Amino acid sequence: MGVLRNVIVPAVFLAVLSLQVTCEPRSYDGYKVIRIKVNSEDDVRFLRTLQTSNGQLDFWDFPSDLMVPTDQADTIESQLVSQGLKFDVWIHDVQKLIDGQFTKSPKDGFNAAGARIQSTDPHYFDYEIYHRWAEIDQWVKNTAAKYPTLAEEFIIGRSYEKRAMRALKVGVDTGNEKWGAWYNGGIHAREWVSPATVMWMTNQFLEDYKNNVTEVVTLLETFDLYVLPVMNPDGYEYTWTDERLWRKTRSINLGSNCMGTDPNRNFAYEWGGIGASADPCSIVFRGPYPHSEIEIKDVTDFIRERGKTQKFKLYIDFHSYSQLWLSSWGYTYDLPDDYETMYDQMTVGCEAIKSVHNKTYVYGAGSSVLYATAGSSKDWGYGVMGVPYSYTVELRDTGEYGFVLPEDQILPTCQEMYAGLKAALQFNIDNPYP
Ligand code: 0X9
Ligand code: ZN
Repeated sequence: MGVLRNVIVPAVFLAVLSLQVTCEPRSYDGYKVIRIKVNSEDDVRFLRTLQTSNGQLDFWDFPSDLMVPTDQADTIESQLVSQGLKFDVWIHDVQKLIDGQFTKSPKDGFNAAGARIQSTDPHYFDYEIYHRWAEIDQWVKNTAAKYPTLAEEFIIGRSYEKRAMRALKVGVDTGNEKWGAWYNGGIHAREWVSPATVMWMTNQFLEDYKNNVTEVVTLLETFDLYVLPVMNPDGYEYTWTDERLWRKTRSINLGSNCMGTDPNRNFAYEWGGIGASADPCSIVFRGPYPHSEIEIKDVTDFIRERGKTQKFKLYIDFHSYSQLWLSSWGYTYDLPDDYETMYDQMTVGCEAIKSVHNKTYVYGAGSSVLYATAGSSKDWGYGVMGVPYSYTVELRDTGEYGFVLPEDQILPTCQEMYAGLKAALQFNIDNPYP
């Protein structure tokens, strides 16, 4: 028996281990996204309660777009009907969308387990496809190496799972004092078009400068751009390996089986208020305390430190989806003191976006245009750092594909947003106050 146990136990152990290693990503087979017609404050309150009572409920866009798991469809839909809420099925099968997202990736770009094959050529980067975190990290290094006089790489810190938070400083050394502008992508893991857009735009600034595009020469002589493509690297990588629709960080929550914090509820400005949850299982979990997430702590420490010697004029946190350009406040329905100027800048930005592919981006204060969110990045930027123009931008689309935007929409998304970003920076030059 002893001999047998010596054989069986390791064999079982190895079998379990190999099961874990070859584990398939979560399937969203038959999952729907429904669009709810919300008519009153009462409806919103009802949906908020529904969300709080079922921590796992995944509102892709609160309160209208809700992902409904196959086995919960009957329960959820009857709850909505009993409140008198009407809804349409917007996406019929989320898994089908996921299977169809790689419209531009080479067909042979995946190994037998379905994982992406890493590109090994340091000089080549395909901006029109989605990339694994390691490829993006390599892109930061390669870009700094390719433009040594314009771009510098640096590490802001390490994520919870110890991935490097590698960023770029892009600008021309004029010998004069320069303004700072920060933009990042990928704070929410599943919003893949956001890191893609951040990389494309940054490369375009560098190329346009090299080609002497006057507008960009002025911008890079006035601003130092600080660029972090993926603010939540652990979550981002997890969306490739395990759950395509993961949103939060990957930190362990003491006393709970649910992992992760919503990094965009974890900032230390009005932390924990409206639109944030105290339930670790919720997708909008605020975290155990402000800046509990190492990624948020390190980035805010960096900006605060750099802000002592350089005035930051612009801060943009790129998300998807909904095509929105949102200013503070998020935590209250009151408008900030600088709202009029912010509004003018958002107008200029959204007009520039529209001029490229005729896409409409709606703009205004986050709490009224979208929903209230306490502890979000832009409120920290404006409220704590005093960056006069601090925004959340939600990239494409308006819900047809939602977070699972096909690769053939990466390029147009980047092109229009680049026009918007340049216009916003130029606005700062034209309106130096505050
Ligand atoms: O909820 C968020 O953090 C952002 N939306 S997302 O779908 N990308 O998760 C929006 C934050 C915008 N701010 C306000 N609504 N105030
Ligand atoms: Zn987001």
